[in-house]
Amino acid sequence: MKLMGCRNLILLALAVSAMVGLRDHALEAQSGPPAPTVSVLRNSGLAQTVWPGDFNGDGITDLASTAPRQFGAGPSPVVIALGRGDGTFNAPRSIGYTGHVVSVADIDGDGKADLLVVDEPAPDVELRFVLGNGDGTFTNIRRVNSFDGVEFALVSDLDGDGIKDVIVGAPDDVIQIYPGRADGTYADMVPLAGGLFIHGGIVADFNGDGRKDLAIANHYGRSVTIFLNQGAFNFLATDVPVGMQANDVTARPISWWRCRTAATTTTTSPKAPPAS
Ligand SMILES: [Ca+2]
Ligand SMILES: [Ca+2]
Ligand SMILES: [Ca+2]
Repeated sequence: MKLMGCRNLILLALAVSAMVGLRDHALEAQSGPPAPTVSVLRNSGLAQTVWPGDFNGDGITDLASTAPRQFGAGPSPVVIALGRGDGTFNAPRSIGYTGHVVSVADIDGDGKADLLVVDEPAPDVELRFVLGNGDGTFTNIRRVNSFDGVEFALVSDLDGDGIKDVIVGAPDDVIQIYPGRADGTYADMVPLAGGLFIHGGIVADFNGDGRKDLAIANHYGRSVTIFLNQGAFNFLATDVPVGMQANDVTARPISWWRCRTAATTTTTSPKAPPAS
């Protein structure tokens, strides 16, 4: 399907090019779009990573995050700030579960956004889906597993069976894949060896075969590992050095006429030691 889509896109692009001509393209490139206007709105009621999503089904983007932690208090609640549609949001309110959000996905396929939350019952943390009701409220949880910690978590259907799977970056530099089952449980974990200090990851199709691959940033490994999906949760790993500490990774199409997708990573140079 993907290759057929690319072919159609190429034919359409050739037809459009023939109609408008290259000269028009050159003029368009010279003028360029106007610079965007950016305004900054601060919301002190949201702590840690803020995840956008439409949690009450009104077509307006809402925000999911965690309330700021109070000194001496237990884990903070997950909060939702409903969007008003004018760039502002209602006051964040607790959804009745604690932890911090690491992903937004419709895990049960009911068309309502769910939250993937890391909770902190000692001594381990638990990764759970908190299922959305589609009206901004949440009830029921679906447990994935417990961990020493969670560096990142991704949700995607890696084997193409129509059921979303969960990919977890664990602190021991192992990428743990949990194949989803139709009954909402998970099959035995599939481990993938990451590089030194895995720090972020993304799912994308890097070789255009229609299968979803993984790219993982290795902070101290100074590399990005590409796991090409061979099907049935088998992956072919290639380590790509980036020369600096890799903090995170994202993916963008860079050559639409070949339907190619590239992984890009954010890096930092380690600080030089102080002069003696
Ligand atoms: Ca909304
Ligand atoms: Ca759902
Ligand atoms: Ca699946």
